[in-house]
Amino acid sequence: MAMTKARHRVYAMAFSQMLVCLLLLSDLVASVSRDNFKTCDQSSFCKRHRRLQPGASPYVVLMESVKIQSSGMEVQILNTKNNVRLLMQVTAIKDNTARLKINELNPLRKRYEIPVGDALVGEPKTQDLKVLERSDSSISLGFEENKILITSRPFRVDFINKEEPVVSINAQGLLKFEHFREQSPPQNEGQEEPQDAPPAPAEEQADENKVEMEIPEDKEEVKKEGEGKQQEEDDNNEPGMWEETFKTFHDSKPYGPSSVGVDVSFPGYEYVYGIPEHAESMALKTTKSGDPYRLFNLDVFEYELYNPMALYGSVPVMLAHNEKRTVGVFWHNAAESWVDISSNTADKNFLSKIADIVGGVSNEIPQTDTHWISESGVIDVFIMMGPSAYDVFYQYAQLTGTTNLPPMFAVSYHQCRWNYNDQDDVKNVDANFDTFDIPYDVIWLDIEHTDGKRYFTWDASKFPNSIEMVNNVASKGRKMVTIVDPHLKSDGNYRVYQEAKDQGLYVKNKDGNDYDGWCWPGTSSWPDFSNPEVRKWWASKFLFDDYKGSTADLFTWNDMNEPSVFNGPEITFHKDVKHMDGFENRDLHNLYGYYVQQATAEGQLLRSNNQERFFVLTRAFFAGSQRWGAVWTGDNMGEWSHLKVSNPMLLSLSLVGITHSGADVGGFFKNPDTELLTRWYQAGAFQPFFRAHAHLDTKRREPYLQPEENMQIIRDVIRARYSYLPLWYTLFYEGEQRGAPPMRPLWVEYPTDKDTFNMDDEYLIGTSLLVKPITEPGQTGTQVYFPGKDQVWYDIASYKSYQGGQSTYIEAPLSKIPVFQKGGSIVPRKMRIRRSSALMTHDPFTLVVCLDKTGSATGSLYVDDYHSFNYRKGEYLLRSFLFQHNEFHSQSGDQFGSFSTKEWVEKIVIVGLSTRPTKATLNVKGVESSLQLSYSSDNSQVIIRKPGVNIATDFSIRLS
Ligand code: NBV
Repeated sequence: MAMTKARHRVYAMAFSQMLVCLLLLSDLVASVSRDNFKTCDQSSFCKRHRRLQPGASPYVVLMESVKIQSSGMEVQILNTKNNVRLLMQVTAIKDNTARLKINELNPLRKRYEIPVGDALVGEPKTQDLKVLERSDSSISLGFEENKILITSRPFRVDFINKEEPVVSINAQGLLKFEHFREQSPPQNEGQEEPQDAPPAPAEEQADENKVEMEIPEDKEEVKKEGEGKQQEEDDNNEPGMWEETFKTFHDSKPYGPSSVGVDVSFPGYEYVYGIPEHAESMALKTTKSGDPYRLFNLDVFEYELYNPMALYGSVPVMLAHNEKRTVGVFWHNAAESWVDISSNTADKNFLSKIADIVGGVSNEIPQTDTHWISESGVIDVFIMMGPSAYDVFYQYAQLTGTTNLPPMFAVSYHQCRWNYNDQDDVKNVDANFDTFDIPYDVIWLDIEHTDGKRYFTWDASKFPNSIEMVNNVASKGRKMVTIVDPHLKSDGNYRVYQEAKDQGLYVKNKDGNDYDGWCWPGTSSWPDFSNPEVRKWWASKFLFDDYKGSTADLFTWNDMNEPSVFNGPEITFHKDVKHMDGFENRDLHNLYGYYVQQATAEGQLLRSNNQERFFVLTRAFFAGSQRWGAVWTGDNMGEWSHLKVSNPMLLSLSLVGITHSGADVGGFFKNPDTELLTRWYQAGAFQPFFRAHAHLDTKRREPYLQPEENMQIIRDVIRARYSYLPLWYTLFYEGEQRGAPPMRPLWVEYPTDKDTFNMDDEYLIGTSLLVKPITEPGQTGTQVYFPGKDQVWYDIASYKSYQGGQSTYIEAPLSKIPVFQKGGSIVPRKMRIRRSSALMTHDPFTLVVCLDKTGSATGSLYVDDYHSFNYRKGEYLLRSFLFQHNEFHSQSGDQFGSFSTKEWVEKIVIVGLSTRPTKATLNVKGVESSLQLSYSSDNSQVIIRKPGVNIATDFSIRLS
């Protein structure tokens, strides 16, 4: 209810909007409840699929129709209950990935498929698929070390890697593919003809759809099953198939039912992860006693924790992991989807027939069964066969791309609030950070900075000279961000709105008129971002001539892009809203936010002529959104439970490619007490995207406003973030290359350690830092699990060492977040902390070498100009560090890059040496010199001061 008050206050600000606001408020008062969002039972397609029971599938493969082509295999599948034929394509994708696609053979109208280049970065590169064996009842295909076994009756597909079945599709027989159809006469009676129903199909086409099969004589049994027309008639008459009502909202469903669903089983796997966004643990739970996990981008107000309800974004990717391997599945479908999960045991009889079954025959084999259901589109599943988690990250990156290397400021600390009120406010906040010696890189402006929520404009009384304001911030190397939401105020005097109207760029309602709904500015319309031409237009709005008052130091935040429509069903678009080419929002809902962020990023590229890296934060997202910027977890609360859930939520995002992600530090709603705020800063400083944000109605809580003790602690941890920027930046670079997330669950790095499979309250940054944030009130210590039996871990504050393979109680008074560096790693840091990351550009590095039990360590460092795309032309350095046999080496880790920089090596800290050295000899190209060496008995650190070598130079240091 606090929220309602807050909104009230916002509205009170603009008298002219009063009426709209009152209406809105009455809507919003109702919107805090769960009842505003559908359960599976209230979603007719979900219900239809969910009531299917495992058993023999009515679908059979028509083996006579197999076609092998260089790009893969094609075969028809028959639904023996209604005679409708489907077409299945199986392809082998480069790098241990398979693709299985099922569409109608002859659909009445084209079914929606996500355009290549959108979620998928391009057409996946296929490779040869060989026929290994073929009979009347099955066909097996091979590529790399994989076998794909397609069984005809009942239809199922098994994916086998090195003789081990890893994924099975339709093993439970839950395939259900609702073909487009004519509405049957009884249903028509008394019902109005939908105004925009598709043209009646040609007679032949309809016939062809339910084709009389040419089945050879000996397949008579199949033919009989194929006569089961009755089932289809029953299906046609189900309520919710041709129209559906939720609360007061009517969905006209002009094309009738079109959902698809199938089961995906993971034999041998107990743990599955991914399918964000849910406020949920990292290891997904079985959904037997509740709803399936829902994937439908929604603005869920004051979201609840630990439940499967949909949130702002959707990535239909699931990873399964056991001690032997990791596999992944990508369900390439942008419609509303639901995923059921259940834990079972595998069917050993079947598995032993097709391969060497997992775990030996005597034991039960665990199996996770999942059931994927989407409202429309096609079945298009990628199976990423691993075998390691890193392989799956790479395989998925080949499909949907990686997080673009963010500019350094984006990885630094961001200061946001709804709202910084005016230019003076911005100036004061900026100055206070300096006064209190707290670094920050970006200050953000929320919706109140605009002229009446007209994006791309400024409230002239509060921001009369935005350029001067941005320049002032930029003079310290800092940046600004303004919010740009996708709803455009219906106002003929608002140029952006009118342009889009004149050019016909808005999404249309079912009757073909510009869709309008309520959002912050009152009545608004939404550009159809699924249309590349619309994205082009939107991108042009970021040109400096167009977006008056903007500069190259101003970046963007896309909010409300699920999209959020205050008076829409479930606070979003009506499903029958029309996008380009006559497709409905039903088909591509989960992609809308993706496209908004893409168009915005393209705008920033356009204004810099593709020279500068973009930065866009989005709330709604889909698979592939990582290519367009960062994501945050929306409107969390200033409560301990929300701090705690931020870790699993960010881990889940990280596992499925959304690697530059964060949660509002401090919590968006409510006023966190100082302890919570302090702990939240500590956690945020070690999460990938680090931004403090707060609701309009909350008390000011900038770090410098905190009581002295808390302020000091917060300052220290923000400064710690800046000291580790070289590590984060290197990880983001590596992530861009191969897809691995900077924030990683422990099991990714310790795949055979079962104790870690469920662990989501601690995690790794890269491979070298272990983080266990404190997320409970009043805690002054915590059990930390140190992974790796032969591993040793060093506390980053004291360098005290801890043995791996066990849990140890670690003191964690308010001033401390438990963070440990792995023995065997070399971490690059910068210890001269300045006001912003840009002011640290030329500063020297400190290399922290923590030795493993053999006295060795390795590490790397990536360096470039930290802001432009010149690195893609080879202007970068990748340094590789090694400590072994008492010698430290810095070498080029990549012969292609070259970059000249002033950055140099100031200090090398070595922890864990067994004997105390007395001499350090530097060797640069054969020229030797002695270096200053000091020793601290405090956990035996050796400090080599001022090697003074430029970071681009190869050198070594011998200790003796
Ligand atoms: O633009 C206002 C807020 C924003 O501060 C927040 O971060 C978004 O998640 N926005 C939502 C709209 C209003 C939320 C109550």
